[in-house]
Amino acid sequence: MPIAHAAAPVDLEGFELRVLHIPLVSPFTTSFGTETVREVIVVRALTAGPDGWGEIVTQELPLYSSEYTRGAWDVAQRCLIPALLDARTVAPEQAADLLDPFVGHRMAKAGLELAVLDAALRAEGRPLGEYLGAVRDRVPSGVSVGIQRDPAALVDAVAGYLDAGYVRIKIKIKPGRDIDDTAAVRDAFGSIPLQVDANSAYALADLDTLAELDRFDLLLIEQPLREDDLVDHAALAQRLRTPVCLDESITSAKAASDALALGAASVINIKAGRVGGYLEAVQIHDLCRDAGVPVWCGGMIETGIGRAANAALAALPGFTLPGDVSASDRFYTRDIVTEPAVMRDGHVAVPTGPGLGVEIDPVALDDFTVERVEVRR
Ligand code: OSB
Ligand code: MG
Repeated sequence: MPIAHAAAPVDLEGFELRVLHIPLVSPFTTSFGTETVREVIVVRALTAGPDGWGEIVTQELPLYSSEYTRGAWDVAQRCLIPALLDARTVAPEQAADLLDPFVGHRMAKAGLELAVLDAALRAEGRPLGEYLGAVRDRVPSGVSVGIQRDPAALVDAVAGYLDAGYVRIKIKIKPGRDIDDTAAVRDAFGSIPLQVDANSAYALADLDTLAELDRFDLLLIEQPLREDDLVDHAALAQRLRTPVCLDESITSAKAASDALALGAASVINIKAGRVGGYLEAVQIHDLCRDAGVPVWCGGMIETGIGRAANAALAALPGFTLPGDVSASDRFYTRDIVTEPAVMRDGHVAVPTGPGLGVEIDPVALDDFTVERVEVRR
């Protein structure tokens, strides 16, 4: 269902942007690289009423997508924020249209839209989950496990997450670190809910390797081929028993419906940042639900801001698979919100307070800030 009750517009006075560097509890390795510090942009919408908070989930370098921190930092100040400030009074549902003339930069747009949305909902005392259409008060918590030194180290890492209570394991794979890693986890833990994420590291020519994964009864394989390879994904999906799930390729609701029409995916990972915002994410949820296609909520190593919003999104009825909605302590020893997301009985709670339902810890925010700018009307 589209948003049932629109939010009242907010009177925008300006935006504050900060680049944060937050250390990770352990290095996170994917097919595209290793991160030890999360570089992220935090957005604060300054309004006549309560401030609103958002997060731009770009990474330091354009390795996962074409977006990256310095690009988002520039386009937000040069194009996106001025477009919102020119409109002055902006309802969250209008933000995407105001930003639409600028091509791409969906993560930057999503972070700004979230800040406007949070401000609007705080002003009304309305929780984000309720606004988006959440039907649950907690969501099952899956974990994304990076590539480790060797399969034995991977088994150790997975054991820790299973002991902690995570209900679904996703392991990152890349060429040369796929079959043996997956086999080691299956051998060690039997029939746990398990899936793999290739982050675009393969080509259709790797069909034989990818087909070998069929014997592990995986929930799905996430983004085996490149972002633009929808036709190749459709060809691959025909040859695999493992369901193909798309992440990087799904940049909008249109991309999602095209992928489904082509048979390029039978499952979709929804990330609000990648698709330009939580409202576009709800549209993808709705179209997948109408098509009977399961979706799950992906993650971008969010701070407590994005983590709260993701829990709200993942509580919509079509999110029938556990998402990468993990506890804050899976990535951080210290978060920038006063009540970081925790996992209990394999679930993360959907915040119930107004807006995001989390409060910023101003000291932590300042401690992690490496650059700050304000753009005023
Ligand atoms: O592909 O899902 C991905 C993190 C950064 C960039 C891309 C991805 C990921 C993850 C981590 O897998 C998800 C999380 O935040 O838990
Ligand atoms: Mg992914």
